[in-house]
Amino acid sequence: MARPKIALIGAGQIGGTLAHLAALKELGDVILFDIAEGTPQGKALDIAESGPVEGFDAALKGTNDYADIAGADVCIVTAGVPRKPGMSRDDLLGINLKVMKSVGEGIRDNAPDAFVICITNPLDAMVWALQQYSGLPPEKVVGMAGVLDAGRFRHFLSVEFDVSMKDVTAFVLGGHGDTMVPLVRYSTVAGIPLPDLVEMGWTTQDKLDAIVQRTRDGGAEIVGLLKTGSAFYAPAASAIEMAEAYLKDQKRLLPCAAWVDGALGLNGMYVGVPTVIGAGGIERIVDIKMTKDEQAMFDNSVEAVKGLVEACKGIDSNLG
Ligand code: A3D
Repeated sequence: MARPKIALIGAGQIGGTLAHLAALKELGDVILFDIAEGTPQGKALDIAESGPVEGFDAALKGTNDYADIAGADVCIVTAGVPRKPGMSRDDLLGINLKVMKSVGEGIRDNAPDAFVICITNPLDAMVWALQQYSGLPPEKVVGMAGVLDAGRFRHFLSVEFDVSMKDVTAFVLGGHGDTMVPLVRYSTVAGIPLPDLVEMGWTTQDKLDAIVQRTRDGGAEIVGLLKTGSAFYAPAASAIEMAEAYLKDQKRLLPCAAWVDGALGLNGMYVGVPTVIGAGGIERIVDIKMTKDEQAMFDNSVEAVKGLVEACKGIDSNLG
């Protein structure tokens, strides 16, 4: 059987890291696409030359031609611009919406059967626009944010508790922005919910609240340190986890920006929710119960996402 084909649309910081991880994990052959001439070709060749040292079997090719993504099984989209210090994700909307149009059409014309993972910000609005422009089925177009946000939460919690990150699970809902909802009640250390750990004296409510806020600000913290762009190692690792779940039909329960129509009281929109990813793409939206306070935070986040989608429609009247 031929190896799966993984097309990476955008060969910048995240795109290059995605290519490296996909090759190291032997998920398939990699096509790196970018409008910048030389960048995808150079990165593909550089990573391919690490193959004999690392011992992986994967072919890598850089390109500026959408025809090369033909028949891709997975497309991961990072094309666009990242934020700089002082910018919010939402400041990127106008420029990245135009990029989603060309990328969506490129995928529609060349890789209509792919599972598409969007990373470009502002995430929830861009994945919606990408689905609209590509016309692919909504269950095959998804945004990466929840795995990253939950990863940040898990990292901070494991440091606070001094336990392995492997034993920390976390749940983050809502839009990928300041209104995201880290759900403390559903986050655990080996099954013990965080509120119980506060009662057991493992941490204090104040410390837990600070960790929740640091998670919400996790992207800005990295932007502030890097100064020239945004996070790329953890975002790439998170999207690769989603791609692997699809390619290997793992049925992983992962938080993603998915199309929700009916569950969680929502009628047709993209927002961060718990999903099951397998060979069918998004195979299930997990319709969890929320307390009144959690629901209020989620509703607030949903409204923020709706505002961004309206802003997209204001820019391109063909959308929606
Ligand atoms: P960067 O290193 O600038 O790479 C972006 C690449 O896109 C560049 O190589 C550009 O040449 C290329 N590009 C621009 N326009 C087009 C186009 N029309 N077609 C194809 N390629 C194009 O950015 P990055 O890799 O650091 O970040 C990429 C995106 O991911 C940004 O929008 C970030 O804001 C976003 N991001 C999202 C998360 C989430 O958790 C959702 C996290 C981190 C970054």
